[in-house]
Amino acid sequence: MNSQAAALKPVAAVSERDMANAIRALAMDSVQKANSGHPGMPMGMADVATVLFSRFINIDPSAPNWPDRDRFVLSAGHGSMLQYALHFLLGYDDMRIEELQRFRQLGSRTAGHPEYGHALGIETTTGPLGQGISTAVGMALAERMLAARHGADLVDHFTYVIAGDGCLQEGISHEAIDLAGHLKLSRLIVFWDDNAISIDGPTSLSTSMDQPARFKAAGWHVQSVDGHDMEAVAAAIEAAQQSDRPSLIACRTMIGKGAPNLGGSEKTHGAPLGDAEIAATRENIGWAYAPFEVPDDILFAWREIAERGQAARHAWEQRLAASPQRQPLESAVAGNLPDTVFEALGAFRKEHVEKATKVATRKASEMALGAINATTDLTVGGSADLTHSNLTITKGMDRIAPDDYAGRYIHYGIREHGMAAAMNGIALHGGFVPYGGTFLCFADYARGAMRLSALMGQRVIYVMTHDSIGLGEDGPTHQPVEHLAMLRATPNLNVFRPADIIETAECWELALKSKNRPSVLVLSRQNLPMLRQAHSVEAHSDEPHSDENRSSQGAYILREPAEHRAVTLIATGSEVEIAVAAAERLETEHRIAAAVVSMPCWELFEEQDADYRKAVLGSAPRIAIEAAARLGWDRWIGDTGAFVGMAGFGASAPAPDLYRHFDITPEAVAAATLKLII
Ligand SMILES: Cc1ncc(C[n+]2csc(CCOP(=O)(O)OP(=O)(O)O)c2C)c(N)n1
Ligand SMILES: [Mg+2]
Repeated sequence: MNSQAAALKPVAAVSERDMANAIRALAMDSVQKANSGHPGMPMGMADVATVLFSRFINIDPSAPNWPDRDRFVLSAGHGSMLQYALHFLLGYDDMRIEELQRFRQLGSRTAGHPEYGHALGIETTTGPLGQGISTAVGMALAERMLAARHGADLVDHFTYVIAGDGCLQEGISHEAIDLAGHLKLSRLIVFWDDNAISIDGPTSLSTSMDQPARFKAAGWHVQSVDGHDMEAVAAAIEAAQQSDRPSLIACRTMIGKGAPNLGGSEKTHGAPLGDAEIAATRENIGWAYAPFEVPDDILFAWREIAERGQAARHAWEQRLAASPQRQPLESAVAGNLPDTVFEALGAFRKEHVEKATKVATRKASEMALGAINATTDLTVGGSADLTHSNLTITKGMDRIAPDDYAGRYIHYGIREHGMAAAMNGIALHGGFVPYGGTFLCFADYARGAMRLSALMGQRVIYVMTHDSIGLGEDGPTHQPVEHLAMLRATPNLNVFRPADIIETAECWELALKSKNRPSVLVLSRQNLPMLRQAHSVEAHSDEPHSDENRSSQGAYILREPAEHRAVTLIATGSEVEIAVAAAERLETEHRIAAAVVSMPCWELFEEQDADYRKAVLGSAPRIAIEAAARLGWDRWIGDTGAFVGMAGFGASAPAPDLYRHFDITPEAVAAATLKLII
């Protein structure tokens, strides 16, 4: 804990109102100093936050990652000064007053919006409205699931959320609220900052929604209180804790509460109050202290909260030490997968190289998952209502149901965005490795939360099947074209597009081992031959199987011609088969030596050293083949290369007809080669 705490002595009895005013003052002063930020929300919600922290929340700033802590999510992330003020007041080691004075400056812990990993105790990144509340649903679900496994004695905490009008207007909130209500996530308590103001002015400009009725309809326990009546807020939290359902506490508040002239106005939402109004606010709330000065007695009252949390943590540690669940719980929270998972995947690859198994990569993924899920129970699967298309469930996976959280398969419903956010929450909570499926095309719907998986560096695994025109008859609405480019453009995201069952198992292994990075597995609907044995260099040895995970380098030479390469064909996923066929045709019909490079993961290939990349790509002209948009491929094919792929949207027809129609065939690749090199 902050060393300042030890020196503090209680001077006088401090009211919670004074404690709340400390938040107000720190928020308005930090925003003023930065000349940027959002004072209105922290000032409006200061009373609610004070009651929550002073009377209820169990966190220990000296052990911010203690597994059974309550989770606090500031979904209305623009009000980040509320969180930073709380952290300073509670005494988080890394949140000294200097950090508040450097609000929103480069390298400070006090980024514009709360960023996971930038400061201790920030449970998730928020700012894109609606993400926080939806991520919190995943956290609350993970809490129930972990409790079902390890017992209420060790896992028993609440997830508290502060959400604004914006969070509840965003579509993702509908998905999250519905899912939480259905699953009866009783440890989830959401405070709605019901100030009826957003940026453009009163919310009546754009909504007539009866929010309490909406939550009730989704199965929530709902209360409405005056958000400045601290006793009423406390009573509501107590009632919410008792409920067997998730709770909404609608808190009627005034934005910018305390500011005598601007309070209640959208003008306080996202701009400094200005020196005159700040002086008037000090007068109005009776805050006689200089900017960034918090008197000792008020600081002491806040630090006492931290001591209560520390005591709760110590008690928990004693229970843990005496529990037979200690080792399993600690190992689950550490998130380390046992070696047996990777041994099983190695055996899986050996078996299927030998059998030359020909299946769709979505099927290969299901088969690999069979091996993975049988050797660890850390993985929890799910799908956005496409379980039997994504092939995400394996034998013996029981479903999660309301009041029954012992299973490990989540029917997320038709809620791609909510699923992605919930998976972020599950990963952030700890104890599980979440994966979830939908069609690749609907990555668009999940995108907001996928971006946060990447930004936060969470091990979330997206199983995205039906990855191209290869899905056939469902047509252009379902056929992704631009999605690979979009996903590859996302920093810190591994996009895997395996070509066969062997690469699929390799890519699963890499995704599971990427502890600080999400992965997308891009998988085919149509069957694909096993390519490794027939064309890899190892085919020339006695032992076709290799322990080496060749996908781990992102790209590798699948087929090297005996003669000096005249062309290098680079492909991913289902188009690797086409590249191989084209290479054979070029050799037999035209005596052109063609190498084939399989490139299941651009990101990992980029991470290889220059020599390896050069050896793989070669110096001959290159042709890339992918049934998707060209965007990005020029990086690999260079100025002298060519691209065989999609130039527009797909069409509705059987897949083989589409490949012919869009000219993604061995013949087309051979023709492109001749054009390029002759
Ligand atoms: C997805 C998304 N869209 C838009 C914004 C920009 N934005 C930030 S705050 C805000 C208004 C939020 O209103 P409310 O939640 O009522 O906050 P309050 O003004 O009450 O603090 C908007 C539109 C955003 N952060 N995220
Ligand atoms: Mg508002």
